[in-house]
Amino acid sequence: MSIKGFIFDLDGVLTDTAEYHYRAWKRLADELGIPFTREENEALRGIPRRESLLMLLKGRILPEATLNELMERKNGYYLEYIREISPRDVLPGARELLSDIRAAGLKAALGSASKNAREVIERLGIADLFDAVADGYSVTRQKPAPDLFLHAATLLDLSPAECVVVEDATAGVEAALAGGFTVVGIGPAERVGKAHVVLPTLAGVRLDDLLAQVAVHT
Ligand code: B16
Ligand code: MG
Repeated sequence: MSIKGFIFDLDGVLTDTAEYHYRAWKRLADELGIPFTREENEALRGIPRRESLLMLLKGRILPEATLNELMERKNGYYLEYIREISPRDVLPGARELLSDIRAAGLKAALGSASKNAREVIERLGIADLFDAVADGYSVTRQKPAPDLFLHAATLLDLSPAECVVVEDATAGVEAALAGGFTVVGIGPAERVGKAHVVLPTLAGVRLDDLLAQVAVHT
């Protein structure tokens, strides 16, 4: 079956919001007197807000209302930091690939666990290059469950076999494989080695080359 669409993860694929998430979680952790390092933040890639908080709390049990307050506080810090995001923050190669997809008449969707995904793509100036957005509000079961990508494919009116998912997180690659998608992993093999095609970044990646590489697996 031929490829008719692409589904892109956001953080780590199209831009690097990990630094802003880190600063926001770090500020919260400092206020709570909990140690939190950049290395620990790496483990939160692609992980939804609530699970991220539970990981940061390292087994501390808190009432539900407090958990909600802490998530809101962290998100407030995050929203403050992402005001800095501009079109300069699109990762190398991403805008070109999205433009190639549009020019070729293929479809593109966003498949991000973030509830702030729409705001981020607006600030990056790439929102117009997407036909659909699946984000942190779209489904209940998060990655590594395939639900978010399946939802994105439905929005594009395509089957998983017709879509390529581009992901940088282990949980995201697993989610896409579970959904029956062809998967392009961005980053080191230790993290995304299970993907059909593994690339260090999207820099210099053109649509024709990418389609030729994924064709071997479809
Ligand atoms: P929010 P992605 C993920 O985005 C981030 O990688 C992860 O660190 C974050 O906790 C999650 O979104 C939820 O984000 O707090 O903004 O709803 O990689 O799926 O694009
Ligand atoms: Mg990601």
